[in-house]
Amino acid sequence: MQHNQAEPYKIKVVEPISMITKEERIKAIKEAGYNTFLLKSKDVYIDLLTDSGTNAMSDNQWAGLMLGDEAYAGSENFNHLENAVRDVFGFQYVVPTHQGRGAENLLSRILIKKGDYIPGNMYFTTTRTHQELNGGIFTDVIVDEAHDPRIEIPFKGNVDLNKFEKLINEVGADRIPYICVAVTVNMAGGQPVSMKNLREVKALAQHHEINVIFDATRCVENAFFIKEQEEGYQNIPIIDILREMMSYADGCTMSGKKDCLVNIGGFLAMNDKDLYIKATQYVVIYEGLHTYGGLAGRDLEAMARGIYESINEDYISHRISQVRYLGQKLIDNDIPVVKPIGGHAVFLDAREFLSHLLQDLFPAQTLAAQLYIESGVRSMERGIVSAGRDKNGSNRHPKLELVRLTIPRRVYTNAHMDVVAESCIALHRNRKLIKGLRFLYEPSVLRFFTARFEPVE
Ligand code: PM9
Repeated sequence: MQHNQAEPYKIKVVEPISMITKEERIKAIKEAGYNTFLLKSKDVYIDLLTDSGTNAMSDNQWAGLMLGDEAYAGSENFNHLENAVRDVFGFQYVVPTHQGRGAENLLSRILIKKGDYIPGNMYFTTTRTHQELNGGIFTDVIVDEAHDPRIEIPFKGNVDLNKFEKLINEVGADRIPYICVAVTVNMAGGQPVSMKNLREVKALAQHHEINVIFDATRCVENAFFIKEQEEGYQNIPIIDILREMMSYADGCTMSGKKDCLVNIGGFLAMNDKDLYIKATQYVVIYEGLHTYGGLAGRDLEAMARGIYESINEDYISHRISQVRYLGQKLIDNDIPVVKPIGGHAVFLDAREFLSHLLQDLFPAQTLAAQLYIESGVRSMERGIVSAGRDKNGSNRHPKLELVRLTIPRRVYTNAHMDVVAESCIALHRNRKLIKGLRFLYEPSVLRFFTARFEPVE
């Protein structure tokens, strides 16, 4: 695999960025309660908070915005989106939503009854929250290896079929409305799921009449890994890999803000007509009419076009190569990262990086704040803060305590990646001087977004 590929595009519009001084950054992060979500974007130099909605759209997508049909009902752009989803993903019915969690809300409300179990290949923050708000109990059925950042195996996002079957035997299939399979697995480090595993999950679920729902948010990145690493797929076009992947699901939720290459949007897609009819009833309560789902016609158009751009072989190959470029630089300099490098981000192993800090001192939150102070690079905590509290009110202690350096699509060059790598290396040299944090304010739901902290002396 070639690591340093040139961008398969030319840059037509630029957005200037600049770095404020270290003193200003110390002040800014203090004012943000040591939470990178609360920083002002103008105070950030290189923004690796998330790959969500931070994509650079193409000239073709911007042109599509001008063709927005802003009718309340029956917009032409909805037809374009519906056709794109049918063509590329193979699902018959599509309900647009304002973003991924809108689709998760609809799905959870329709399918989950109080006391139901929802197996999944590792939790995702918004996904689990919607499941729990509807009385569901999330159960992790990912392979054990996914919880260890050092184990380097392909398809580390796979579902452990024994764990899935054990849950079915324990609680009964009638209490499992669906299994949620994320392709790729964000919280595990952007790790993919193999086609073989998807096929086997489908067979087991079908046998017990359990629905399979994909979290398709980064499904094109997953398809790339299958093409590269799974026997028999090297000469298959990405679009066909994607279609085969989706053939093992009954439906999917999608945050279009990632792989669909837009700044806002999402959808719920499925093949079952009854599920679709129910979704059209809920969507008008929570999002908007079933043909716009909280989006403008122009947003629907941009997403329809983005779906086709995302399956371009040069695009997706360069995308993954850029993430690997950063990852390899860090590995070469002995910076602890999750291995193998995943699809959308490089994850620093904060537990190892700040091995002198207990998990209750929030090593990943601390490291993200310190990286910002060091270099103006914004990253995101993915550890104990993101994991939240269990139903008894105790902090969950996830094995993975990570800082995510998330690469927006088509936004930065490898020169930016060099700066990020150098910043991490410099911080690592002085890691022993770094102290932890404690909560000043802790919200009750999805606390990582708005929590505030102060340094522990
Ligand atoms: N992911 C991310 O930065 C943005 C919000 S959480 C910090 O990774 C998956 C796998 C996601 C995801 C969002 C959503 C929700 C669902 N599944 O943000 O509502 O990574 O569009 O999607 C974020 P929306």
